[in-house]
Amino acid sequence: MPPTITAFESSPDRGKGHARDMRVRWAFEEVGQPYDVRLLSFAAMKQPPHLALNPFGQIPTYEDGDLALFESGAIVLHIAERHDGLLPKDANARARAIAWMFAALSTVEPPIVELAMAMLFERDKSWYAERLPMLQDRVRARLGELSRRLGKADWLDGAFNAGDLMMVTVLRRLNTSGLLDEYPEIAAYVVRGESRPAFKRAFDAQLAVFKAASRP
Ligand SMILES: N[C@@H](CCC(=O)N[C@@H](CS)C(=O)NCC(=O)O)C(=O)O
Repeated sequence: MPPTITAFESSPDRGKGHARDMRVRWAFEEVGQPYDVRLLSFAAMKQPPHLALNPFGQIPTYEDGDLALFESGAIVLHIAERHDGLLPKDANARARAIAWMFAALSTVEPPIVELAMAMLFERDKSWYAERLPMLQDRVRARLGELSRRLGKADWLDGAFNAGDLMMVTVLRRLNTSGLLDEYPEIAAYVVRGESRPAFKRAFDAQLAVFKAASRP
């Protein structure tokens, strides 16, 4: 039996691939591991069977035999550790790749999610116009730092690895914000990630779920 992950039955991003099952799907595709997906409604995500897998009632989760995991970072790391292709063999390079995964999730993703949430849910607030530039500047600060480190390189540290996979999925949320245009190296980095055949297979799989859910 292949591992099973959970994903939205109908993703609020309308198939843009910003939901966090996308990074897990991409990791599976990079290493060539088939997987099953169990689709969940928002209501089902908050019910006891799913809460037993993820106490926060979120997707994605991962089940394989008697192992159940939540947190997309932990799931991608687990996949990367058990298959060739996403982590370097050299111990130090491997540790650095994992550090980039953490950087994506704990240093770069928070201001991006904060901005996305404000744009989605706070537009009608009196303080929105004042808060928006501050949130954008926090994202710009990270993009500037990342851009300086990436320079002209294709990937963050040597060959493509799980650190890049995670970073690209985090940065993609900015695709329609206009902010990536200010950092051409980062914009090209994201496109490079999105151009990988494994990314495309993962993207198409999650888009097919959204299209099926939207059919009358
Ligand atoms: N830190 C968690 C975040 C998971 C998360 O925020 N999942 C979103 C979808 S991308 C979700 O389930 N949202 C619905 C909710 O929180 O009710 C991870 O990386 O897995």
